[in-house]
Amino acid sequence: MNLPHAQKVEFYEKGYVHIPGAVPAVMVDAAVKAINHSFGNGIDPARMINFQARSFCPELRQAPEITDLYNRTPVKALAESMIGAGKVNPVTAGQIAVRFPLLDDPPPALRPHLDGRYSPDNGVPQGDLLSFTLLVGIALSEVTTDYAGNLVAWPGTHRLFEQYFRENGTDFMKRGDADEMPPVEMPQPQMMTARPGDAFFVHYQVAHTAAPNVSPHPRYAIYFRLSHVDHKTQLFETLTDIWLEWEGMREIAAQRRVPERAS
Ligand SMILES: O=C(O)CCC(=O)C(=O)O
Repeated sequence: MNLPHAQKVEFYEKGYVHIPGAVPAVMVDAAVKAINHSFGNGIDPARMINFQARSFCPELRQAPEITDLYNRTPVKALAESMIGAGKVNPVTAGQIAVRFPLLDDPPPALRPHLDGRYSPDNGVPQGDLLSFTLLVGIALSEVTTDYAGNLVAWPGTHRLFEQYFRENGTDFMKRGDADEMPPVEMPQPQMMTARPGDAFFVHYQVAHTAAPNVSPHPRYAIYFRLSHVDHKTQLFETLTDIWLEWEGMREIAAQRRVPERAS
């Protein structure tokens, strides 16, 4: 199963794409039930910051109710149609990303980040870069309004940052804090709405975040971080050549880069 050409073009331009209805409702329900059962056993308040930065319900991260959302749905084939068949490391765990309602009014500002960079609570050692190729999100909740825990992305930042790293080197990614962005003029962020079972593909190098949730309901989603089989040996090359690990995107990238060079 291939991601349609038009959606690949959108992914090239914006760095992310929304794929409605990628996961059957019965599988969404099984994941939500497992998470709610876990919450029923209690959530340690002392570990909330850690759960928010890494994953809630750590005991479920490798459970079939979670990993099947990728491994046993069309999402896997769609991702491989972009990165290449057999070119994605096995997906063995997901992040259980729950955004609980905040009482803040107005909601706090959006703070973009790139994954895999040091922050005090995310477990990434200072000076390391734990990057990957593709962030896959699976919505488990309805998100119909802004500031409801939406996935938020800054369109085109994968290409803006690629240009920045080509001109300035990639050391930026090993220092500083995950919330500090390369110094480029940032576009307007886009807050995405979602229905349970929708998938989102986000290029690793797109600035993104979860919108603060001031809706009445917790927002449930699962994130998978996919790595190309050669990723460990080309961590820094991928920052300056953002389609290096994307066999199924290279033709589109080549076609669309020509007019950019000519102009
Ligand atoms: O919870 C979300 O929707 C966003 C999560 C996020 O920013 C991330 O996993 O890097």
